[in-house]
Amino acid sequence: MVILMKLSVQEGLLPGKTLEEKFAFAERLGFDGVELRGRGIEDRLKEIKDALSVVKIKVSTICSGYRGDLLGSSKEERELAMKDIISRLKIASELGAVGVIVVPTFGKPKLPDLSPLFSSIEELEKKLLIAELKELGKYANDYEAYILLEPLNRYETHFLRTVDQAIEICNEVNMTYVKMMADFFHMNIEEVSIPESLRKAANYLRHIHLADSNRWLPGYGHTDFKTAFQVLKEIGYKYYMALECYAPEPREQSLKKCINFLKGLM
Ligand code: LER
Ligand code: MN
Repeated sequence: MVILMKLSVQEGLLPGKTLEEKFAFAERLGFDGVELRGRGIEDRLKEIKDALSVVKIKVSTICSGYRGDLLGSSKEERELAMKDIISRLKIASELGAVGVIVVPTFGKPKLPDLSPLFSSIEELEKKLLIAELKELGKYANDYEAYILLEPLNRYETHFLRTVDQAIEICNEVNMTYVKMMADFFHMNIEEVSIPESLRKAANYLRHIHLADSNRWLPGYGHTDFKTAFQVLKEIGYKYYMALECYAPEPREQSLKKCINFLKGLM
């Protein structure tokens, strides 16, 4: 069977003083891509492009890091999030990355409870998010860079926590470049079955975050990666899977062990 899925790693996990050293390290270990942190990425664009020019490895994705809040209580905060996401979509396009990870909001609700106009704050938040995504989706289409909606878990957000909820939002927005990702750590907390959720999300999945049950490198906890990867192979998943987790020291050794473990499953 042809291996379609690609392995990526968050830049924060890579040893090295410069980005070039980090990229070279990832390439040497056998990664196909690196996921960049979104915070302040505008100011690092030249450094990123320079580092990319001397390696073969690609930028898989940009991990959020935008200011503001798509479900914030003030128009300014929501507009700031929109502006920063648009700028990251443009950068993703320039770097040839799949897209930008978007978490609609962290923590508790910030909007007022408008019942009985809306039966719950989540209903109001969902309508607002869909309107924003329809706007953002136009930029994503132009830049051909995906908005990757990321469900988290109950301890990090009250709002988007399951694969089913993300699929519902993708369907309501119904735009080519508004899709979702799945994070094994959050799924381990929220989903009934990780493999079945991946199967359901087959047509919507454009990115994955890999971590074991304890948010250590895959292979260091008790998540069943074997069955999950079997499903990914069956659905022909062909995008990146980026490590977003703790890597025990010595890091080079644990990353090598993890890559061998994952490649064995792929
Ligand atoms: C946060 O827990 C997380 O999984 C990140 O990918 C959010 O951007
Ligand atoms: Mn994640």
